[in-house]
Amino acid sequence: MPNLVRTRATQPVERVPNPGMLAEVVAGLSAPQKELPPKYFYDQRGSELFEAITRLPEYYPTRTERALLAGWMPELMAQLGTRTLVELGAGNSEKSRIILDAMRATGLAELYVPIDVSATFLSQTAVQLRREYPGLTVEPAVADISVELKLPRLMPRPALFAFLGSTIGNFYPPAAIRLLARVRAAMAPGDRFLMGVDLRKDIPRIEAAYNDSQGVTAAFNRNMLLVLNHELGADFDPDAFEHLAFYDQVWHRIEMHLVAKRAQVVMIPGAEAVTFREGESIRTEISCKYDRASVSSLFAAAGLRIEAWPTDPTTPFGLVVGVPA
Ligand code: AVJ
Repeated sequence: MPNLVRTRATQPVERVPNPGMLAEVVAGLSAPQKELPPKYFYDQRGSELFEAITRLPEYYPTRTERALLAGWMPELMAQLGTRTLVELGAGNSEKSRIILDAMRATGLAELYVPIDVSATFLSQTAVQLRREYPGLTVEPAVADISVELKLPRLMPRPALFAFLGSTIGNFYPPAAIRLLARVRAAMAPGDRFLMGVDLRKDIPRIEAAYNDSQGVTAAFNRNMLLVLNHELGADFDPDAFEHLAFYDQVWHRIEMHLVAKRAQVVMIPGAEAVTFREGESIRTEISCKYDRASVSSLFAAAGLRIEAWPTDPTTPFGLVVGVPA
């Protein structure tokens, strides 16, 4: 009896080739300061770890932003008459619901366009939201917002473009400006841009948010190496790297690194061996912190201006409303 079935079942699972990721990773690990893009944190486990981070006592941004949205959205949506919500990097449908509820209260919630890199995540959210908001059209777009937005051709206006969670902080200023300019280009008269930004404040408080006592952030940081092992067949030993997060006072940003505990060599199929000296690090994330002046200059470079800053500057987190300049 030929055992075709058994033969097939015991063959190794073929990895989906990801040439774009390999090229990006090789380029990052070849730089004098090794660097990997933070978007590679978020596989299933990474997304779960981030969720856990948002619930940590030290991690103030998520709960502060949620409270600010709950306080401001009803009034803002009533003022703007928003009919379409476009959400960039729709990682947290809980916050989307606060905005959608405020839109529904005005009787105008017509279209929701969540944009995310994860197609599975998006279709799950879409099914749930269609059930919860009858009458709302949910049209998810699978896109890497650092490259493109992929918006539907027709959207009821006015639209609100929301970019929450201080995700903008992950981008170096030139890339942040390109991203904001892309949003600006998609805006029609009457549209608004709503952005959540983490604010500059006392450094120990910021540093504590990225060095939690339970080590969740450290696990989240190391998870990126597991993503590389899984996606690219690399052989990183996550235990051979230490979590490091510190505030850079010149650039006003948290930097997260993975520091090699000893000299080592890592193999990635299709690439040259990657060598580490003891103490050498990979920068895995920057998280920029802002004030009104720094947001204003990012906006200006992207053709936007601050229309309103509806939050008290003494809160640790800010919401800003932008319009075309
Ligand atoms: C999702 C980019 C807003 O920078 O605070 C949390 C990610 N990294 N803890 C942030 C993160 C470590 C987070 N953002």
